[in-house]
Parts: sequence; C-alpha cells; structure tokens
Amino acid sequence: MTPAPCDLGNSTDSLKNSIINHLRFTLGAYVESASQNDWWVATCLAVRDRVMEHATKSRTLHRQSGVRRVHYLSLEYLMGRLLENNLRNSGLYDATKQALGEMGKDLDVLLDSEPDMGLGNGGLGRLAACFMDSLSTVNLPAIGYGIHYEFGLFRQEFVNGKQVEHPDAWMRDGSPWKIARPSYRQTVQLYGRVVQKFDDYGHPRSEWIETKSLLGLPWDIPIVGYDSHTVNVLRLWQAQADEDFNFQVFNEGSYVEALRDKAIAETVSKVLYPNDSTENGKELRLVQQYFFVACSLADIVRRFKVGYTLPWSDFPSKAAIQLNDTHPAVAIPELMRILVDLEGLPWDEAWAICQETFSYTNHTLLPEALEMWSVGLFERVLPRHLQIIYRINHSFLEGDVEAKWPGDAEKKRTLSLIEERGGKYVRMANLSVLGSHATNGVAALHTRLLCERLFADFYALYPDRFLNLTNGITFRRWLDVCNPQLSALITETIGDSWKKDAALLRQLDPYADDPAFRAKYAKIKRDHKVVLAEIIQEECGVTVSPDALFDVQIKRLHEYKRQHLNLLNIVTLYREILDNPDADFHPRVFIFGAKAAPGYFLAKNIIHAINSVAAKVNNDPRVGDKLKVVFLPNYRVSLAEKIIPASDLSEQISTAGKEASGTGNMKLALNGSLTIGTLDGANVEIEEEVGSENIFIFGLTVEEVTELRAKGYNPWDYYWANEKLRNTIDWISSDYFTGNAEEFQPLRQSLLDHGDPYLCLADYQPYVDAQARVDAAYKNQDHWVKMAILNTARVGKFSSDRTILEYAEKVWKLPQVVIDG
Ligand code: B1H
Repeated sequence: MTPAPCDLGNSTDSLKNSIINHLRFTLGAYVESASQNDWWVATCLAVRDRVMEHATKSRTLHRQSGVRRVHYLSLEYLMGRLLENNLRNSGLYDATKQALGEMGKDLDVLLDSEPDMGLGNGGLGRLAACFMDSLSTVNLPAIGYGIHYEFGLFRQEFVNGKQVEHPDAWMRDGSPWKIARPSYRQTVQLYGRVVQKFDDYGHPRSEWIETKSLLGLPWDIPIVGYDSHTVNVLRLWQAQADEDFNFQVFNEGSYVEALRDKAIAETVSKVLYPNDSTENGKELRLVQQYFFVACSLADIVRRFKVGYTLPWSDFPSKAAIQLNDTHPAVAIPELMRILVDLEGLPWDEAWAICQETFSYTNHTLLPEALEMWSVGLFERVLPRHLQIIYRINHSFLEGDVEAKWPGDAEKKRTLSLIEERGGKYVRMANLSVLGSHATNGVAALHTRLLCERLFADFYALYPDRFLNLTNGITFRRWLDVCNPQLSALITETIGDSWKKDAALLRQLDPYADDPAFRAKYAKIKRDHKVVLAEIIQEECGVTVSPDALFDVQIKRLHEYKRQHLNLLNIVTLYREILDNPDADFHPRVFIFGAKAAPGYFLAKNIIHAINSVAAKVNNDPRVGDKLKVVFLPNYRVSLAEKIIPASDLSEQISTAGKEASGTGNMKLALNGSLTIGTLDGANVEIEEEVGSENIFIFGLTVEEVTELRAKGYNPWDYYWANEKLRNTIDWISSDYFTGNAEEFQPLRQSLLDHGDPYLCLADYQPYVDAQARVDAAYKNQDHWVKMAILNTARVGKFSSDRTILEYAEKVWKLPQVVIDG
C-alpha cells in the first residue's frame, strides 16, 4: 500500500509543521537557534512542497492528454525574487505570514533577504519571466528553457561616482527553488568536422565526427500561476564536463590536465553576458547559445518519442518553439540536423516541420544588436550547422526569391542568410524569419517598422508571416506583490477579478472623480515615497522629501534611452534655480537606476556625469530641497519593486524608432506614475489607452527623425541657436562638477563632434518644455492624482496575460488545459 503523503494543507498549522520539519530534517537546525537564512530556506521549501504536487499533476496531464506545448527558448530569465510571488500567486501568503508570526518570525524580513535571481540583462529577460507567470496563470502547457548561469548580471557599485562591477553569486548557497534532474541530462557535440557517408541504398548522410562533447544537467524551477493549479517549469541547463571524453587522459595519468578540461567545459554556463542590445561575437557566447539549444531540442525530441510512435510530420502538432530574439536561432539548423542527419527525413519534409514548429520574436531594430556570426567562427564551432544554413540559403535564394524577383541580385544580397560585405557573416535575424512560420514585433510601432524597414523584403515575400504582439507585464508581480496596498484598495473597490482579467481595471475610471478614493490612492503613493526616501537615505546618503515630485528613469543605460537628455534638463534646472531662486518650482527628486554594459565606455561616462552633477546639486545650499539627484546603485528587479510604487513621473524618452517596446513604461503607468515620453515603442499605445490628457508626450516622431536625418542633422545648429542648451552643455563639460574639464569630454563629443546620433539636441527644448508642463500639472495635486488613477485604470491592455493569450491563439495554436485542485 502506498502510504499517504504527509499533510500538505494550506492551514497555518500545516504550514508551521512543514517549516519546522524542514528546519529540523532538511537543514538539521534547532528552531531556537536556526539562522535567518535557515528560516527563509525552510519557508521556501514548505511552499515548494505544496507547489510540486501541482507541477507533477500538470506534467502528467499535459503528457496524457497529448496536447501541444509551447517551448520558450530564451538566453535570459530575469526572475527576481520568488518567495513572495509564489506565496501570493498560490494564495498561501496570509497563512504563511501568520505561521511565521506565531513562531516569532517576520515574513517581510525573510522576503527581503532573498537574493534576486538575475539571469537577464533587462527588458528582454524580464519579459520572459513575466511570460512564464502568465503561461501558468492562464493554464497553458509550457516549458521555459534557458541557461543555469552560475553568475547572473553583475552587481553594480559606484566608486567616486563611477560604475564598478562585481560578480553576482546568486546561488553560492544553493537555491531552494531549483531541483536537479540528472536523469534528463543531455550530451552536446561541438567543433569537429563533417564527413559524408552513404547508406546501403546509396543515400548520402552527413556525419559530424571528431567532436568535443559537453553534458547539460537540467535544473527545474516550478512556475506558480495566480489562482491556477497549472505549475509549469523553467528548465535551466548547467554545463558539465563529459567524463568519457577525458577517459583516456585519466588513464594516461594526466589527472590534472583532465580536470582542467573539466573546468573549461564548465565555463560554458558560468556567466551571463552583460550586454543589452549589443552583440560582440564572442566564441563562448555562440557555444552558450548552441549548448542550451541542443540540450533543449534533445529534451523536446525525447518527450516526443516517449509513449507514442507518431510520424515526424506530427511533431509540430505536439511542440511549438518560440525563439526569444535570435539568441536561440541556431535551433533552426539544429532541428534540421536532427531530422535529416539523425532521423533520415528528406530535406523538404524536415524544412516544412521546422517552419511549422518555430516562431520568432524580434526585440530590436538597432543595427548593433542584430546578431551576425563570422562564418569562420561558426564553421569551427558548428561545421554541420553552417552547411545546413548554406543549403537553406541556396534553396531560398534560388526558389522563392528568384521566383518573385527574377535575376535581381540586389534582392538576393539583402535577403541572403549570409552577409558578404566586409567579411562573411551569418545573419541570425534572416535565418529566424525564414525558419519560422511567424515573426512578431513587440509593439505596434515596432512591428510596423520591422515590416517597412528591417524586414521589408521578407515582408513583401511573406506578408502573412508577420504580426504584432504588444508586450505586457504580469500585474501580479508589478502590482499585487510590489504594491499590496494599492492592490488591496482596488480589490476593495471593484473586487479581485482584475488580477486575472486586467481589463476590469477600467471599472476604476469613475473613482478618479471620487474625493475619498483619491485621498486613499494619494496616501498609498505618499507612503511608498516615504519608504523610498529611507532607501535613498541609506543607499545614497541623501535626504529627500516625500513631498517632492519623484521623477524616475530606471532602465539599462544606453545612449538611445537618453539618460543624458534627462541630465541636460537637470543641469538646465539647476542653473535656473540659481538664477531665479524665487521661481515657483515644485521640488523634485530625480531618481536613476541603470547598469551600463562593462565595455560600453560612453554609457559609463554618462553614469559618472549624473553622479557628479548629483554630488554638486545635492550639496549646494543655494538649491536646498528644490532639486535632488540620486542614482541608486545596483538596479535590479527587487529594487524596481520598491521604486515603481513610489514614482510620480516615468521617464520614457528614447529617440523615436529606437525602443522596440519598453515594459518599465507599463509598470510605472500601472502604479500611477505619469509618463513623460516620446512617441516610441509601447508609449504610443499607452497614450492611446490612457488618453493624451493623462500623459506628457514630446519630441520628434519616427517620421520627423527620418526627415531630419535625410536633410542632414547637425547638432551644432541647435547648440548655437539655443543659449540655454549651449550653457548647459558647456557647464557639464567644464571643470565645475569634478574639478577636471576632461572628465566629460566623451559625452560632449558624442553630443557635438560625433553628430549626436540619438538627437538629444533636437529634442532638448521640447523636453524642457514638457518638463515645465509637468511642473505646472503637479502643482494641482487633485488633478494629478486623478490622472494617476486614470493611468492605473486604463493600462489593462498591458497585462502579459493578454499578450500570452494572443501568442497562444495567433502563433502557437495552443489549448488551455485546466488542472484541478
Ligand atoms: C531588447 C534586447 C537585447 N531588445 C541583445 N534587444 C542582448 C539584445 O545580450 N544580448 O546580446 C540582450 C538584449 N533587449 C529589449 O526587449 C528592448 O530594447 C525593449 O524595448 C523591449 O521592451 C524588450 C522586451 O521586448
């Protein structure tokens, strides 16, 4: 007889028991002397026990019903902390808080001790995390695949105002959320060479030989949805040495050499590349991409083969594979290799299966972010895959391209999978479009630009393959978890169905005119500002008033995001306050959070400039409380959760056409922070939703940017025509802020001598004017709060549940499978 499982109920007592059992039997600790970390681990494990039942049930039901699943392939998952999210999503929050309370422990303190799981750079990685939450919440069968990086995105520190990077050892002490699955280990081949063999019927077969091999060990992280029993998993691969490979070396007694090889193998999953929106073409990065793709595809194929003997033509009806940008695009030739070389399928049949299986999300139009691998490097690491790409390319150029544009060499050049100018490169974006049945952009404007510009010729060939799927965010983490007070007020006002159907937030619309509701809403905002003021005091040593306007720019540091435009306005205001001390200016705190890629020199110069201006402004007695500038170090998900609810103004000021979507813009608007922004990315749709009277739009449009560039943009024209601007730039690049006039020459040069590639000068005056409108609007607090409420009420469209349901319907054709309790 199978013994009954232990009590995994949701009552306070049951949770108490579980926590104590884990303390005693898993961690070997006494309740009386257990450390804070022990308590945190025991609590996570108690929650995990309850979640795992549903994970097993979900997996079993998905397998038994034989439904199609989506496999999300992403090199990044920016998960942040998991405990509070899992508690709130599973409905265990209150009972756990009480259970711990009764044992003399404060849940909030434990929650705050969890290290962030920062396995991503920025928006792209956080999007993957939001999608995982939504997939479980809306009951879709899904698996996320990625890399189990030992080190996530670096920890940032400022030394004399300059960024210094430290390793992020997020799982040095292990993580209670991840479960090793050694029985699903995979072997991956790399390097080597290809030979052609013939079978008994004279059919050629390529064989990839003399390869090096690597093992992939999967770690599973359960993904708990909100109010749903679907628990999908995120499966992350850790690289290990294949001991068989070293067998001979061992036998020869070269023990140390063998272990050195082992260490080299393990570097593959060692660290996340810290570049957001730039590619650097490093061999290790290609190896990382192939490693996790090969492990994941082998895992998907293994699952396809278990249990049934279906023909390969049925593969796409069981497995949809989503490519999160081009980073996993090597999956396309890898599936071709599996089907053609290993399974013996005819090429055309294999190609049809590939296209039906894959879909691709493009996240950027920036030329420097479009992945291209040098053919030489690609051939060395993945010789067979390069052959496959060449063959795909040949069939494509001589087939569809020749048919549509006979004899047009120029079309072939732009559509080719191989860039031939200035060395030969594999174009991963072209490969991704061609190998997929669907390519989507991440906001309406972005998708339009993909079709009109980046992929114009592909769009002409295959218009039906392109679609827009505007990004979203999970309202659980970005409202329920990070702003429980506002979440409670909303629930008290309109019920809690909005947590699963964000469109219902529109029911708050009339409350914008209700003075009692406004007062409560305003108090919640102010309380968050008090908390953030404490964090600022602690982190930056700067005292700020919660009555000032909190003006927030939090995102990766990049020229196209224009933190330096923000800085130009700050310095302009500084001068104005000195010139005109009695002006009626509402006190403002400019709050920054941003990491720069370690090799991005100008981004680091901008950080240093902001910190240097901050140091002067914050200590200038003539300024007093009117203006404060703070740069919170080590911006990450858990810090975002504290800044966002406390923000009044959301800076979304990228050069039009550069930000594919943005998702911070959505999080801030949801929490009642008004947007000051350009008509870029999803800002365009945010304006449509909240109404143009509840947002501050300024600056050049995409069309105006194009026009300006066409007629020849010269930043010096703006410099000479605008005295305020000229003074501002000259002041920043003087010795005033650091004592050294050389310090910010790189910034000055980029704005002037190097042509101001992101048009800061062109947008400067419109931005300064928009900021003046903000100042005037903030003085009418009643109206400001009304606008903030309308932002919260009207951004339901940007729930990632909506986004995911659109993917499921339009791209993956996925059924919802409800798991019983
Ligand atoms: C986005 C990236 C990105 N777009 C290369 N592209 C990377 C490119 O490590 N790399 O090599 C890493 C990241 N990230 C962002 O995606 C866009 O800039 C945002 O506008 C968008 O909101 C986000 C999610 O779609």
